[in-house]
Amino acid sequence: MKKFPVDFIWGTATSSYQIEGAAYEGGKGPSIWDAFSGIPGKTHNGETGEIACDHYNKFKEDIQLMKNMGVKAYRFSIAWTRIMPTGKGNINEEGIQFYSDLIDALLEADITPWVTLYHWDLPLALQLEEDGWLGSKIPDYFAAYVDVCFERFGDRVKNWITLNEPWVVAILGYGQGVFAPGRISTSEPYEAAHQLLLAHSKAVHVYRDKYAHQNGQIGITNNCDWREPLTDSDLDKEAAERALEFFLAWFTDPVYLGDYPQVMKDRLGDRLPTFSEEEKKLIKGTSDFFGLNHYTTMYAAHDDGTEKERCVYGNGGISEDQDVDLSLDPNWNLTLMKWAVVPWGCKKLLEWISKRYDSPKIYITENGCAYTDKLVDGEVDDQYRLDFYKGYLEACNEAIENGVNLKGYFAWSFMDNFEWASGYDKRFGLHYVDFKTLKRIPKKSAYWFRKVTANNSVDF
Ligand code: PNW
Repeated sequence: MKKFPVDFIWGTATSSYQIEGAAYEGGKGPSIWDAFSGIPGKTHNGETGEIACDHYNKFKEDIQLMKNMGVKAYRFSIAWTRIMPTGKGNINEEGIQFYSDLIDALLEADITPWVTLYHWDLPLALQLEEDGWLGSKIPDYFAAYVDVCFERFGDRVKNWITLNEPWVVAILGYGQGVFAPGRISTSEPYEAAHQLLLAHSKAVHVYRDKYAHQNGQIGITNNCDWREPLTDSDLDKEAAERALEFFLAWFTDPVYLGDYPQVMKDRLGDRLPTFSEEEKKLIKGTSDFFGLNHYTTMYAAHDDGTEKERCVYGNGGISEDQDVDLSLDPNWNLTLMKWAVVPWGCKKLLEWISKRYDSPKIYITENGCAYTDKLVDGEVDDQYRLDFYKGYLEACNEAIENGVNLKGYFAWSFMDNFEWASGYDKRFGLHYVDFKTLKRIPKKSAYWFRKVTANNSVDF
């Protein structure tokens, strides 16, 4: 029997801009995603999160659906622009009230809130006035914003995540320009990442210095794919290791070990900002748990420099800096995002993290898959998603048996939502959303998930 530990946390996840809608209501200020998605050509069919799932008005119904699914925890994010419409200064009490009501309703339903403080929807004012994450004052503004969140919600919220996937912000937002704020550069990603790390560490220190009495835990969530060496050669093994360090250790080495990986320093030279000794001390140890979002796997080989087409989206960084050639096994099944379904990659990644960072407590804060789900006779038969979850959860279970300290798992996502630049046809949800009527329908995978949480096992 593949049983999970008794205290294992089963949850589901979402983010503010992807589900809330009410983008211009409740005193909310505009974010960079409101602006970016409003520019023709930036998102699939010009879609935006203006209405999204209208969770802002339907949150009580959504909590009932979560309860039906038996989840113990719900990870959502707070929109900075609902708390502070211009990112600094004035507090919007209507925004505070919305999250306060949401938190109360979750607790009432016996669901533990896990709150992400930043899931990419930076206040537009901070982009315009401070140059977004390139601005040197942003970490302080972030610290002031999270202080308000701890003060107002910390009596009830005990699990905090500072940033969601700084890699995506840096690489897709400042490198490839496919996400807000849409910048294209080979140096800005490293600068933005540096500011993100400083913001994270300041936020954690605010929590530890001022709110220790709230007795909560705080950490950061990073995303990483697995990189499997294409061959047994030393060069390919080194390439796979290098790819993982440029993807994940870029953010997690400073937090766990106090500085960037040596291979990044060697290869990037002046383009990699440096931490002062004081900053290194400030950053080291700023995560009570290791938050991991994991979706897929690719093969990595040493790039010998011959001209070839480079894989761009999801390549793990700026490939010229890494000399890593990525590829897929033609036998792997692909999801609608063209991400390969490779459960053993998840297990290997968990073991890699455990080894490098001395067995930290890990939570998978996102894992899931997108398909073109169809509603037939009022039902969604997403057996492919059920198979995906079963495979990845079996891999998690094996990792735990091998000593990985995995404490919880959040399925991405609770319901279909605005999948950023890909818009609404990439459906990641356990619940189907009809974006015309905004009706929610549990998919087959949601009913299956209910059995998983009830039995603490995936053996069916
Ligand atoms: C994550 N990549 O995004 C986000 O946290 C979610 O908001 C999002 O809906 C989900 O995964 C599915 O995409 C990612 O290119 C976006 O490697 C891109 C990548 C990884 C994660």
